[in-house]
Amino acid sequence: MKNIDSYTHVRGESLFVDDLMLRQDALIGLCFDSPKAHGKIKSVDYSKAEALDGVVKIFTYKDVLGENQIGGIIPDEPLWAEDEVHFWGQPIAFIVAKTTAIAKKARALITIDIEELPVITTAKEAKEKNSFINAPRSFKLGDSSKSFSECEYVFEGETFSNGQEHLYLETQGCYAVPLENGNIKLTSSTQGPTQVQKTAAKVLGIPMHKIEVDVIRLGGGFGGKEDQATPWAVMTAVAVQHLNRPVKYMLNRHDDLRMTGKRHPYSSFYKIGLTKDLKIKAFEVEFLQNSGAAADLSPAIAERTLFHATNSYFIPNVSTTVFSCKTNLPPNTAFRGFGGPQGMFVIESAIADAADKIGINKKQIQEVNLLAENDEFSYGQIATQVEAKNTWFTAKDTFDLEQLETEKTSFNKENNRFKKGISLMPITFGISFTNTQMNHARALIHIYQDGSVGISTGAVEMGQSVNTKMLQVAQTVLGVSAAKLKLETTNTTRVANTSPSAASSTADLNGKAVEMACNTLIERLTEVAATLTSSEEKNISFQEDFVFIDGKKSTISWEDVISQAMVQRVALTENAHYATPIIHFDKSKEKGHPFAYHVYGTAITTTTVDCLRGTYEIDAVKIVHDFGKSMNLGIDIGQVEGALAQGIGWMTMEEIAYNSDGRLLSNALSTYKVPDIFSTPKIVETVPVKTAGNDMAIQKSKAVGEPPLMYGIGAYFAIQEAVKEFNPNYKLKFHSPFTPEKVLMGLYENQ
Ligand code: LUZ
Ligand code: MOS
Repeated sequence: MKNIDSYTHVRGESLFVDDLMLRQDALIGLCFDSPKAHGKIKSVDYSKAEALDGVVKIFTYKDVLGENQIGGIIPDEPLWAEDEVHFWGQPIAFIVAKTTAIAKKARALITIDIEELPVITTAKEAKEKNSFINAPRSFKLGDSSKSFSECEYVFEGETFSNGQEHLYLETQGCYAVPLENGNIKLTSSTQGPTQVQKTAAKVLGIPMHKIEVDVIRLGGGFGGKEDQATPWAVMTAVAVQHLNRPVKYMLNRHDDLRMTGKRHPYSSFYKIGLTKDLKIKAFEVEFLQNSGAAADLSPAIAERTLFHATNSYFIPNVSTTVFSCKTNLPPNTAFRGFGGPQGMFVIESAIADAADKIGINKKQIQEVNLLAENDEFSYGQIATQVEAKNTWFTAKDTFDLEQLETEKTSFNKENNRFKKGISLMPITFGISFTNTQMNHARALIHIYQDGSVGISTGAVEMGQSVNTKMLQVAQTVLGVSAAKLKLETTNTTRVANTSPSAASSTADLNGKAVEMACNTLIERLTEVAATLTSSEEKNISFQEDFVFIDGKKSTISWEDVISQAMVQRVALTENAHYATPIIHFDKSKEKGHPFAYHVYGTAITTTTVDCLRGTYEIDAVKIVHDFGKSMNLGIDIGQVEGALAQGIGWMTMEEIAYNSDGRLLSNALSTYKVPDIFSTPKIVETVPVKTAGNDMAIQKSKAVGEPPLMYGIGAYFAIQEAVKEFNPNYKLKFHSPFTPEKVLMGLYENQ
């Protein structure tokens, strides 16, 4: 089945927030944000802006009737700044005007006097100044400090991975409409409709039931709309509360780039110890997360960094610590992988460092340390149904690594200007929200009396095709054709108290709920069909829009059964609740079983570096991936390819830059380069590993959203190998992204 949105997408008919027809009395909102990264607000003069014809009202924290607070995990973030600003781009006021042009003009007329305070932009500096979001977290297994003395090799080093802009095609935005009795409907581009509803209710000082949040679909989220779609929606809600008129706010690209947080940059310090036979015996890391000016999701992201600090390897003695460092950047936030990629870059760097210093190929260390059945992760979970070695060796065989390496060697011998490099990148990614209580979802299914079906879940469609998967689940259980099934918008009045669509878990959690609801409906309809066909319930099944008896198609159709169910007054609506079983985690011990299962895979990346210009091409990425038993390979391979391109972008070219004043320099697409069709790999091959699948995954089809992003880390090390081939004096550095500029420097350093 193709993505069910394909038809309307291709015809440009799919609706997004910005496509909604506005009510005749609708107004437009626009943020006035801080022009300094840190300081005391001495005064703001709104008088000229307010006097402008067409400006209706300018809102500030003084207009908040509830709490001026939007922090999710920690209440440390005001909706609008009060007397201090903590990052460049922090919202201070909200202009509501008749048109965007008037609002922009008004914004330019606002003057502000800020007494500047010292600005921190890096995690290292924050740590030196004891500027933290919360207390550090540590995971421990075995005894690392003692084990180093028993190692043949011990190496220490430092790594840095930069942030990443989400660059969803659809920018942040919301359209808020007043209903009767002070009720408000928000059509928001959010991954977390409940988060928007809850926060709006809190800021407005009204009960949650007065706020309805509706999500049609998103033009991309990537984590950037897990928490950070909320402020804009709440601002429009505040305006509606005061004005009783609809208000729309879509951020333009510049405002979105400047005001929203990104993937967290990390500075990390590692120590790795290996035995003579290259077993990693001990590993220690200190992670410094650049959290930005408020907590947002940083504590949860820091936690996931620890969960993935050993990637696909078994290491018996581990000690990892993460500090969430408070800086004067926009609060950094969820981004596909959620701290996992940052953790995995460090262990891969440590292995590359060790291999280089021992004088062997990186893959020799990787291969002998791969995770095996019943190995223990540093957080206490025991690895089962492990595919780490399976994907690794299948990749080596399927893609004939030996041949690839022979070709590389002879190419590098024959060429001076161009050099090739190869890397292997295994991944292991835990599936579930690490916060156990978030792992639940609901589905509400209506079978209408004509036999057509409406499906509501908490899942937000953001291009990942979750709605197509929901439809497939319903189709399988109900035995009806796709044309009878409709996916409704995600709406808090139909499915309440949802977790955000995140953590790669949306299809699993909501799909299980759909499956449960449909199963209950089928139980009821089986009774009805039994009376209609005078046969026993156990012989009845629903397939191809008909009742089947003993596996044979009867003359009784799905519609016949539904009509009869109406006559018998049988309920044709069902709501189901799914909560992931088994999982638990004890934060006081930092041990437990937080993940329903893990996703595995291995990528082989080959690259060619132009040693005159420092540019490079990714020749091919060949992947063996653990899909479980994919329920839709077209969609799943699409996720692998998209995530891979995004991961390569993060590792090689996307360079976020702030100046020392905390101002974003890479504030446009002319200064922030994302992968285009020319910079994606020439060849991407994705082969599913043969596996029994896992019952905790929906229809045994494993979560696929985030794990493949980390294949992109392979590109860093493939490029690094090529640089070293050209310049044996090159000293390995672990400072991503590996931009052509850095490659060029590396090619000619120490010569
Ligand atoms: N969001 C979240 C996530 O709130 N918790 C998680 O564990 C998570 N993991 C990945 C992506 N988003
Ligand atoms: Mo996410 S990083 O799963 O919103």
